[in-house]
Order: sequence, then structure tokens, then C-alpha cells
Amino acid sequence: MIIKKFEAETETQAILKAREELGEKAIVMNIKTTKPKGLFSFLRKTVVEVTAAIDENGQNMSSTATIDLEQLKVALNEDKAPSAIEEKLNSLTQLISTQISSNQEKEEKKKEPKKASKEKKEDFWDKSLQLIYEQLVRNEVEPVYAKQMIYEVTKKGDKDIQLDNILSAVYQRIVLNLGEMETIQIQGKKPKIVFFIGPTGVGKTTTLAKIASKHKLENNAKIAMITADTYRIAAVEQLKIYANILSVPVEVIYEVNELKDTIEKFSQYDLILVDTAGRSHKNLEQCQDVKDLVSSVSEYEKEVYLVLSATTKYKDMQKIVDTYSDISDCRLIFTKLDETSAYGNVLNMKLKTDLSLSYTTYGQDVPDDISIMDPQMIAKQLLGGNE
Ligand SMILES: Nc1nc2c(ncn2[C@@H]2O[C@H](COP(=O)(O)OP(=O)(O)OP(=O)(O)O)[C@@H](O)[C@H]2O)c(=O)[nH]1
Ligand SMILES: [Mg+2]
Repeated sequence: MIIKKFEAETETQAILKAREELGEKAIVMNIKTTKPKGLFSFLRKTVVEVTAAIDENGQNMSSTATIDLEQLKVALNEDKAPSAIEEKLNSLTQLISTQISSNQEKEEKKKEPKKASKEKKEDFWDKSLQLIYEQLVRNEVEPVYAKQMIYEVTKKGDKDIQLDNILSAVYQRIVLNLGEMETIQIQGKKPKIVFFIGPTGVGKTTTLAKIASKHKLENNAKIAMITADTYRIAAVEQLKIYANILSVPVEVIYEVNELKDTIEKFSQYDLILVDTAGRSHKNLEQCQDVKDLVSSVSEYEKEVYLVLSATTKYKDMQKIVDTYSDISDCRLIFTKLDETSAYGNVLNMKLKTDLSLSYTTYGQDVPDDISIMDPQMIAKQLLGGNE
């Protein structure tokens, strides 16, 4: 992994510099703005420092990973102020340092100085890694992935490395592993058909409404909705209410073969958002109906979002993604981040499936409680806090 810092007067300029030097696949790890302080500060310019990285082997990075300036700016602007999570990350550094040094002080008193210093380094190294590992596992990163990441960042075996550097190397590894987000873009051939599929009650309909609202209000996109959920009582009503609020048309389909004609009606639209009935992954027949619906659309550009609740157990989540694994190019949305304090499953699922991540939702409010997933926020939470 190559990691470099780039300085410029603005964020965009710094990202462009990174892109020029490291290429299209570079990923932004952090953005820091330093405002001049002290006397005559008004004469000095603000400096923006962008840390960008690229994996030399291209491993664990989505093949389409690029720096999308607009997308990055949206994701990063939300995280400018030092957050509670950042403070926790600092406190983790302090916690590790204090725990290690207090143990060492006791033991060193018993040893010769030279031997003690060598052991001090090794002890520090092992204990730091152990604590970072435990922190990741506490936040529900699967032990195998936590070990793998720690192994990757430490395989050079440089035991002179400082704690800050070990933490930041793991942080960078998490951000790289989460990859570049892939979200709905209103470009190219019209209409684009977007399916929302997944287990019952995870927030498919609510997420569809949030996305519809954002695209309508922010991009003035022409949107239509279709629901194939005639299974649950009031499901159609639920979507109709959102459609009415947004003044967008909605159609109900009862059979797979009705989808094509319904799409035809909306051929002049930018986005056609298709809501599907929630299905238990254990009911293979019902899941097959959803897959048939998705595969019945072939002559239009389509995107499929598998909606997962961050509160679902990892074991069940694995089975859910396995059930839908024959849908190619599916993307993952994680909902209900507000209902959990451990985001490990986001990383676990990315590492297990290598599917692109896209949005996260964190509340019931339409349209506010949704954003493009922020890998830096996830990485900080995994290392910094579990509240
Ligand atoms: N806390 C929280 N609740 C959410 C979130 N997203 C959706 N919900 C709530 O979850 C419940 C189910 O949401 P729906 O959008 O109906 O879920 P669905 O996947 O369409 O459900 P089915 O169509 O029945 O499978 C509702 O009460 C939503 O308000 C979220 O990000 N956080
Ligand atoms: Mg629904």
C-alpha cells in the first residue's frame, strides 16, 4: 500500500494532486484543514492536507474504484468537525499506552536495562496488536478478518513502529478494504431501473423513499415508483403515501410479466424505483420470485440494492447474501445504524462478498436519515468506540 499526503489551498486541488500522482484508483483516507493561527494569521492561507492511498496489488479494491470528487465531498463534509468517535480513537491510543507502560514498569524493575529495553519494544508491539484486535472484535468484526488485517499491516515486522502508526495503519487498511462507494447516478441511458430487495422489515420501502426524495429535490430527477409488494397488507398504501408527498407516479404490479409494460409507461423518466416484498432468506421459493423479477429486466440499465439491517447477526447475514449471490453486480445498503453500536458487519460483509457498498441509513426520518456510506466514519467507529 502506498500512502501519501498532498497539500493544497482547497480540498479539490489536493484531491486532484493525489489523483495525478497516484492515479484514478487512489482512495482518500483523510482530509485535514489547517487554519492559520496567531498574529498576522489573516495574511496566511488555509492549507488542506489530503492523505490518499493506493494498494499496489489492487487487492480488496473494487475494480471500478475511482475518486469521485463530488461523492467524496458530500461524504467528507459531514465529518469535518472532530467527532466523538475521533476523540474515542485518541482515547484508545491513550488507553493502550497506559496499560502497556504500567505493566512494563512493574516488570522492568526486575530486569537488566538492555534486555528490558528490547523486551519492552516487543511487549509493547504484541500488546498493542492484541488490544487493537480486541477492539475490532468487540465491535463485531469477525476474528478471522481482524487477524487478517492486523497481519497485513504488520507483516513487515518493523517493531520500532509507534502505536499511533499501528493504529493508523489498521485504520487505513479498513478504509481501503471498504472500497469505493457505488451509488445511483443519473447519467447514461434513461430510464434507469433500481430494485430494492432483501429480508422483511429491513427498511427497503423507507430507503427507497429517502433516495427518491434526495434525487428529486437535489437533482430535480424525474422519478417513478413501482411496487411488486402485494403480499403485505398496507405495503402498497405505504409507498403511495411517499409517492403522493413527492408528487411522483406509482404503479402496482401483481405478476412478473407486468413489469416490462409498466416500465414502458415510464420510459421518459430518469429513475424507476422498484420496491419488492420482504422475503425470508429461508423461503427459497419466495426469494426466487424476487430474482425472477430482477432478471425479467434486461433491455434497460438496472441496479440492484440488497438492503441489510446492521442489526442482523453475521451468521444470518451470510446466509442472506448467499441466497441472492446469483444476482450479479448487486450493491449493499446498510440500514438501522442507529440501532446498533457495533458496525463490524459492514466490514465483514464487504470482505466476504466483495460487493460494493453504497448507502447507510440511521433513522426513520424521510428523507434525512440517509447518506452515502462514509468508510472513514466506519473505520473510526470500529477502532474507536462501541457506544
Ligand atoms: N431505526 C431505524 N428504523 C428504520 C430505518 N429504516 C427503516 N426503519 C423502520 O423500519 C420499519 C420497517 O421499514 P420498511 O421500510 O417498511 O421496511 P421494508 O424492508 O420495506 O419492510 P417489508 O416491506 O415489510 O419487508 C419502519 O418502522 C421504518 O421506519 C433506519 O435506518 N433506522
Ligand atoms: Mg416494504
